[in-house]
Amino acid sequence: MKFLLTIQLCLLAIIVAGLNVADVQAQEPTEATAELADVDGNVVGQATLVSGAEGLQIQVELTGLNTTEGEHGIHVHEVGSCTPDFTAAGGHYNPFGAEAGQAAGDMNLQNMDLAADGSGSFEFTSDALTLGAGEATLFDDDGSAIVVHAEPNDEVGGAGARLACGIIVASSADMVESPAALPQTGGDSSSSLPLLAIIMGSLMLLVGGLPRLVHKAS
Ligand SMILES: [Cu+2]
Repeated sequence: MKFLLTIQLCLLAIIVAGLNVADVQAQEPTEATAELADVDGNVVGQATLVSGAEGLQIQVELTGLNTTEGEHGIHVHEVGSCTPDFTAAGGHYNPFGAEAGQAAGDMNLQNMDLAADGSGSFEFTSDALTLGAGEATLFDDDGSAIVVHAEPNDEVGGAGARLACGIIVASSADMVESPAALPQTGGDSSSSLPLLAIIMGSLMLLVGGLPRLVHKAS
């Protein structure tokens, strides 16, 4: 009987350990990217979004966007779609219903400065946007996109035609538990594991033993 209990406990320990590994929760993304393409589908740049202490750091690098030299409006738009054309990205992302020109997606009306060859860099830290959960998440039901325009911003964030668009995607490395974090999870579960195993083992024993008791009694 003791031997049987040992086997049961061993099996249970394995099952419980397995359950704990499977129960690793998806983490909130802290990094995201967007590949920007022009209206012809040519890749013209990359955006990198990183959650930091001061907010969401948005960095955009463009190379070879076919447009005029100078300032161009750049925004976060409310839908993570650039097809069939860039109007699919919708208006400026405005999770708090702010006035035009004050929306989180307006990125405080900063322009991106492009050289004659269509290259340029843009950096902005937003305290209004987040990759994590919450009202201002870029990962709401329909996602979000970054759009570069033909003109500089006017006072309400109008900036002319949409020249480049990129859907914001969470960096995959953030979405899965990193191997380094696994031992910690394992360590947490190991403390509760023997207790769980004993409880479940006892339950099984009880259930297994009951018919015999019933049989004896009758
Ligand atoms: Cu825009």
